[in-house]
Amino acid sequence: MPGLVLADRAPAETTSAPIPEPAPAELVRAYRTMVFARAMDERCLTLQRQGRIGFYVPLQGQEAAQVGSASALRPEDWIFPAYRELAVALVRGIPIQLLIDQFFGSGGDELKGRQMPNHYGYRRFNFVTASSPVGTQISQAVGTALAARYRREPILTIAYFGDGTTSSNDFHAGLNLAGVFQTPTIFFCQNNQWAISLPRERQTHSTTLAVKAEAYGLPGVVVDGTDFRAVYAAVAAARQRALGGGGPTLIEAQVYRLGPHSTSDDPKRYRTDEELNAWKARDPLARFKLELMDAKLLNEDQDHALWEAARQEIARAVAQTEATPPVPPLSFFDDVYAVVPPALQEERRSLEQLLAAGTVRP
Ligand SMILES: Cc1ncc(C[n+]2csc(CCOP(=O)(O)OP(=O)(O)O)c2C)c(N)n1
Ligand SMILES: [Mg+2]
Repeated sequence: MPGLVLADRAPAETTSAPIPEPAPAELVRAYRTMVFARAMDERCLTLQRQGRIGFYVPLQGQEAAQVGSASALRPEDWIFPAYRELAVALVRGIPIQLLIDQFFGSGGDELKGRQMPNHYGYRRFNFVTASSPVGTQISQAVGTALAARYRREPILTIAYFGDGTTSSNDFHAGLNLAGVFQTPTIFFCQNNQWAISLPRERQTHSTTLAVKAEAYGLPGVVVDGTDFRAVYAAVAAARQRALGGGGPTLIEAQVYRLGPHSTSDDPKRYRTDEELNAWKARDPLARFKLELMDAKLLNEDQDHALWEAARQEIARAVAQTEATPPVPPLSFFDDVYAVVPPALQEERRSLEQLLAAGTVRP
């Protein structure tokens, strides 16, 4: 089928230009984003425990992997997240007010309360709605990259997913398609060692997750996901390679999920304190802070000020969300039909009457 021949670019080539180290100001900005993500994570877990939000998926331990990878992208690249990518969203510039409005499903939620909490996405940020069925975002990212090649747009797509997701159908279908068509795609696997309560060792017999790339003819790279600089360099190299026509890359960032899978499970029931403490000693924030202090880019007072500023901004955003009226119930009927069918118009009128009578409250 001639229409499917896409090899108008040079065949696979390896990285050429060296990847420049991020400038000092970028390093400090990246650390600030990591602090923000951690502070927001802590706040959201508390909000859920207090019953003020329904559900949250934490990212603690994965900040360097997320900020390092997202910082190496350009705003026009399309992000296909899983459900744990808060720090990626922050790097992309999605305002925390918007995110908190989404978590609450308040009237400020641009998604009008129609997505599951924590499953946000914003077209204007090239940030696709979080995928709850694991892996579906992988083949979507490949399809979008294929479309970009047809249109000769100099962008790439990146799919974020976890170790467990490398066992999914979409992982295999997506990587295979990407290999065949050499799409400009980065497969960014955060191996946080657990798929809910299933440990990495029981997920797959592969020596690493990155090695799975070989079956599809792609390079697979293992990187220390607690090291901002290493992740940044790996993703920047993969980006350069993809845009040079060198095709996709699978990156396995080795990290640890320090918190629960979501607010719905208790990790104490399936993993040991020894394991947790060993990884806590490799906390990516602590590591990056020390690196910045060694380089004289940060001191204790500045660090303290960053945390204070983050906590205050988050508290302000939560207060604003809680002062906002909820999504108007009648908006349920909007945006689906160009011409609303009579039965639905009738339901709408009925709800309107119940609201006016106070029988139903928003
Ligand atoms: C297709 C599908 N199967 C099962 C689930 C239930 N589920 C939700 S998250 C998850 C674990 C995913 O683990 P991993 O890919 O390692 O990502 P992590 O949550 O650790 O970031 C599973 C099995 C799902 N959401 N979708
Ligand atoms: Mg996992």
